[in-house]
Amino acid sequence: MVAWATALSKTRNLIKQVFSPSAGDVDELNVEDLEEILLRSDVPARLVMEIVEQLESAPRKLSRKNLLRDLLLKELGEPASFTWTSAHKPFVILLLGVNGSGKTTTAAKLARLAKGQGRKPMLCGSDTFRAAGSSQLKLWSEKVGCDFTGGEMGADAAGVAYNAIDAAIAKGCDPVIVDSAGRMHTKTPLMDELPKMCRSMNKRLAGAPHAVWMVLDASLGQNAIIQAKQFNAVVPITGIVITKLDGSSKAGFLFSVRSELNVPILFTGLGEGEDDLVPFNPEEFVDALFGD
Ligand SMILES: Nc1nc2c(ncn2[C@@H]2O[C@H](COP(=O)(O)OP(=O)(O)OP(=O)(O)O)[C@@H](O)[C@H]2O)c(=O)[nH]1
Ligand SMILES: [Mg+2]
Repeated sequence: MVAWATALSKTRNLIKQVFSPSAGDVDELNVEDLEEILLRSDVPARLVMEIVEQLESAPRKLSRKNLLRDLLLKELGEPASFTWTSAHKPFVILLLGVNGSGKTTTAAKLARLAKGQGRKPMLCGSDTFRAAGSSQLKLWSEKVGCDFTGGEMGADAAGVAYNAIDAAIAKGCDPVIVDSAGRMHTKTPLMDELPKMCRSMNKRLAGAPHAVWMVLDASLGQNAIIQAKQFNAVVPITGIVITKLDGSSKAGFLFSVRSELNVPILFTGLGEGEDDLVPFNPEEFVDALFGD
């Protein structure tokens, strides 16, 4: 598994440049440089302004690095931990997002996590848009060693999701992790398929999907927030998974999630392997930005 520190090395190396080894003295911190780096990392402009103001007005004896750390942590809010619940049998999670954001890989990683917790996950390949959409997840299910329900290309995605819940109930699987086709947030007919999928799942199991998680590619920076808002208007999102944090130099947009979307960041992808999904930890995230 890739550690946070390695994963965030791109942004960290930038931030390091502005803090001298004896970080803490205002004279040794070039606030203008810091401002530029934070903005370049897609930290929201409003927060950058607030940070600059606070750093410039704080008493000299205070460590600038600690102050910055505190301000960033405050912006992320309380960590939202996710635990697999037995309140629903099965617990159904719908994953959605734009093309290539990492949905299929995340579905597999989540199944792996659930299995590690002694559960019997069912992966559902509802991506019937592409020829390889469903079969890609089937391969993952074999690797993870879990049940799978899929559909042929062109099949009704809502029907596939319905069948997966049906099969999960019959086989005693829990959770059901539903992968969906990638879609651009601006394409209306494709977006309309999402509420249809939800209605279909709810028909088979009242209350399903119990969780709707948007998968956001960290390398997109602030654009990911725009996408999430549009998806949220179509199907209310209950959680966020950030993928590809390992390669991103725009991780600063994570500081926009709470204020702009008011949805918790639950997991982050720190690599391509099946074990590279970890619960989002605000402290580890912020420390990885400043670590030595
Ligand atoms: N480095 C890195 N790569 C990732 C991560 N998550 C996914 N990927 C890679 O991103 C690429 C796309 O991943 P998929 O899971 O196929 O994305 P998708 O959202 O299902 O794509 P579509 O179904 O085409 O919309 C693959 O090459 C993955 O290996 C991550 O956390 N880190
Ligand atoms: Mg996919």
